[in-house]
Amino acid sequence: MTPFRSPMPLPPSVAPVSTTGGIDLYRIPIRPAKVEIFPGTTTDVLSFGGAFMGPLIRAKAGRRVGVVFTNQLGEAANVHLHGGHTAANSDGHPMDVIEPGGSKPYEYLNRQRGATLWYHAHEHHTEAEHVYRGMHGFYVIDDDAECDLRLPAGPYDVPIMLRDALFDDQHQLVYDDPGNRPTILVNGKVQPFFRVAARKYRFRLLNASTERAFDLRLEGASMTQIASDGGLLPAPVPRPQVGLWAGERVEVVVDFAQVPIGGHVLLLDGDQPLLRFDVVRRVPDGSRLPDRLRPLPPLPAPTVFREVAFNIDFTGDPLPVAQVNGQPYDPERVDFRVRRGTTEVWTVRNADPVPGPFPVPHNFHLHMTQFRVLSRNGGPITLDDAGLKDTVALPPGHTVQVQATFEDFLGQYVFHCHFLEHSWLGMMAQMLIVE
Ligand SMILES: [Cu+2]
Repeated sequence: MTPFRSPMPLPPSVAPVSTTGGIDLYRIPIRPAKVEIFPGTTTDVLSFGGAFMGPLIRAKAGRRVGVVFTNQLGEAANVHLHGGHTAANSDGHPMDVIEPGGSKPYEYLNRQRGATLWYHAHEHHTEAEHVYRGMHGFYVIDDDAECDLRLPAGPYDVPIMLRDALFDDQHQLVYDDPGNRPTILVNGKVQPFFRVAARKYRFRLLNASTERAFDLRLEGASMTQIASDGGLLPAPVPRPQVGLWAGERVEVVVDFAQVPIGGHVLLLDGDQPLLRFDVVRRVPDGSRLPDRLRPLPPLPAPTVFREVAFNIDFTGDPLPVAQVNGQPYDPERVDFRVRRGTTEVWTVRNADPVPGPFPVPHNFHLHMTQFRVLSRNGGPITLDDAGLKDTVALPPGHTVQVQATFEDFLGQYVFHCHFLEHSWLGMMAQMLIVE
């Protein structure tokens, strides 16, 4: 394919069907669809609402959102709002599924800071294939404190979903070896272009791959990070390079003001160009990139300490068994009992042996609350670990310490490796939050 021939689409928008009673209500079918990924042909996908990227839901901090998802797939499905501080019955627990033909209302309270979240399939054993086939969409929480900063907004605030894929000769998605997905899709297109004005933009980057990690950089302009998974950083951070692992989000401001009209800026993964920004016009720029953004919440003193180890037992038959603390996921088992309101430190370890035979990268995703990464391998954290996080990288041999406070909700939540082929093989466990 000739690069930079297709425009990068934006996620489809969706209007609430009702805004009364203090809640914005949406209805989104989960259904098979045919979408145009390659010009002039269609690809079969599983979709939220009929497009390859689900509709962009824009919520406001403190105001409730309800989404009624109707399952028109012919097999069980469900939805998890990744990064959401959500009551257990709306969290999309892997065993809490919507049967074919059924529907389920999910309630999102948005009692959290402005952040870039995403929603995706999470029913146990099919989550990886369903996400791969298109069950992924953006969910952005805006908040007033953030609006006052006058960061780039409106058409200059752009969500960008990155993910990998393997296509056959008929341009159909092949669900097979996660290590063999050579095509990168940017908002559902291969190497698209995006026309920009010579001014500042806010880009909300999401890695919606089931396993792949991106090593992102720009050629022709520079990136300044302003937010991670859970919202704004205390201050902007120049980032020549950003590691973005499966499930993570990073927000950057890019200023195209120094690029001549007609000039280009490339977004690359390593040396592979993913997206070309074409600077096409001058416009006044009333936005700002302030020196200070928003302080992180204070870290209370932790009172409970736990260990979490991820590994894969390759002697499993017929499939390897992926484990947390030596056991594959069992929905009947409560792994951790957490008292509501407690602040805990979890030491999370990639326990696959290094060196080999099979050193495997993992990452750690916690439902229900954002956490802070305190240390990596006993030392300081990296720039990729900074801020409020819900997903953190665990390369072979790595250990991170994370701290979280479990407020507001009771009930059962999972934590797992967000390499979704690992979670479906059992690299998932659950906590029960009790009074
Ligand atoms: Cu893993």
